[in-house]
Amino acid sequence: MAVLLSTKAATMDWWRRALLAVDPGLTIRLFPDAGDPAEIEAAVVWTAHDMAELRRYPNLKLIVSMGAGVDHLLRPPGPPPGIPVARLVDRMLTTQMGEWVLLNVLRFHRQDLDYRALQAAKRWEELPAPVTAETRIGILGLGELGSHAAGLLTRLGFPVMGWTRRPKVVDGVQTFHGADGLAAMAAQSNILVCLLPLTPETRGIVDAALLSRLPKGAFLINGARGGHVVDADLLAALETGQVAAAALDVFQPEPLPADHAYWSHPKVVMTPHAASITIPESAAPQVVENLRRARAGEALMNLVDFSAGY
Ligand code: OXD
Repeated sequence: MAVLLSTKAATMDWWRRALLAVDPGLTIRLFPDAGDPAEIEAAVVWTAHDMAELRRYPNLKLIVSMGAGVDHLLRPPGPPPGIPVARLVDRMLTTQMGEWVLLNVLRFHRQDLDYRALQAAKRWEELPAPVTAETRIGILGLGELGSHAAGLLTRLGFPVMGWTRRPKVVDGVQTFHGADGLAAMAAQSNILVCLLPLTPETRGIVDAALLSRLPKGAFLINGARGGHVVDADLLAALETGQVAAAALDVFQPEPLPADHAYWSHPKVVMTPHAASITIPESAAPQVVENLRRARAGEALMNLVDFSAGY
């Protein structure tokens, strides 16, 4: 039996080596060279893989996302019916995202864009000192990534709030839920951070209505999915100064077309979906363990809840 890997060619080989380091007995196939479809028992895939293609494998027992997000697996036609889907819950992914959020919170809090502009103009000018305890951070999503980022920020002394669909308690974080909670948190968020899973409920959540609730001159940080943000609404809010600046790692579509306004926008800081990159050596043990469990008919780790969409 074999494991099918599907992502960019260079990364596939990296994954192959990492999985074999954990279990040298595995047979690995690199898409599109799947070999005999009847031999594929697990598919470890990233965003470009077509879910309809996975219906070709009659003995498939497990689908694994190569990242924390699974929206690419759930979009129509979705995974083959009855096949469990697992996502990665990986310390290195969580750490990297925490660092990226911290980088951008501090960039905005410490007026870095303004200081860069002053440097470019050769102007020696001191801006008013920012007050950490008065810079309120609202995090959309308090899963693995959101809770970790919240912990880092509270340790730095920022007042941190978090919003989730259902009520949730997180130490040191003022939590909100539901539509009213979203509006209430936004109204107090000097920096809004999006770390939500992308589901039909959260698509377009960062729209003109939400942005207009932020205090004037707030900042937006999106490390989740491009589909969370309505780009035209964000560009309009940047234009009026309602949003002072945005840090974006994710876009719709990706790669972002060269003529998109974000590329050269003075108030947009971009990274190419690189905030948190899966390191196969770190992720491989959980994939191999899940495959063992699937073969043994045991409960799987990090299973996707299809009804919740993540
Ligand atoms: C992920 C990602 O989902 O990198 O892990 O976007």
